[in-house]
Amino acid sequence: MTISTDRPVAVITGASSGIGAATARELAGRGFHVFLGARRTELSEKIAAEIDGTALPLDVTDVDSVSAFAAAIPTARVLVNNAGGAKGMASVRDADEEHWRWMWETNVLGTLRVTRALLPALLASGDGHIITVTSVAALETYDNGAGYTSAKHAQAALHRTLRGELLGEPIRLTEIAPGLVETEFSLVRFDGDEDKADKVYAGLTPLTAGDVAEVIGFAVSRPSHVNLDTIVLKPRDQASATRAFRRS
Ligand code: 8X3
Repeated sequence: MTISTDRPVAVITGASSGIGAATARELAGRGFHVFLGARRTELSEKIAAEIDGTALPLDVTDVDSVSAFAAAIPTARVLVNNAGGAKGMASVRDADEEHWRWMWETNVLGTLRVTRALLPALLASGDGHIITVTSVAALETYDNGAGYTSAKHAQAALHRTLRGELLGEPIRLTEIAPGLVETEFSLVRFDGDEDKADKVYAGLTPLTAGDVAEVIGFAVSRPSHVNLDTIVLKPRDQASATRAFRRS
């Protein structure tokens, strides 16, 4: 079953919380019919009801789930590849292969699957836009973070390669690379350990999901000939992935 709409369509993965949910609200406010893809549909359905959008089940690690998701979307002008995340922090010497597999499946192969599935619809719109939310971890490496930084580097390489491969097609590509954003990110990374997660943002004012969503809204709303290639955003007190000023 496909759902028809008069509004331009934006598709967001990982839309049940954090940057994905905030971007859903932002783009709905800019006149889009938003399709929210997420595993936790009990959360995405609430957001969809608020913004007159559509929540669909999506597990980006599952080929059949991605196919069913794409088949339900009639047309697409914007795709926001937001699903992904980190699991664990360990040295390469002590790497947990299951954690690595999860990070590569969600961030890298998830982005590949969803982008390929929606590319025909984005091209057919005559004015497509692919936004990929990477991270400062796509630009830098840091100790005990190789599982995540390698996945984010690979996701970014995929996205940047498409910028060349689609040259001449009616499609823009924007990479959004945030630093410290307070979402469920660290809670997931540290398997629900709130103390560890809170410490990541302690002593400074982190970005909010809304801060990132506003920037995505800005990129999407430029005229069609303007391609914002890469946008790196960090809190004022963060200079790099490993260097932040914290007040006690
Ligand atoms: C999250 C930012 O610095 O924790 O994507 O890798 S960082």
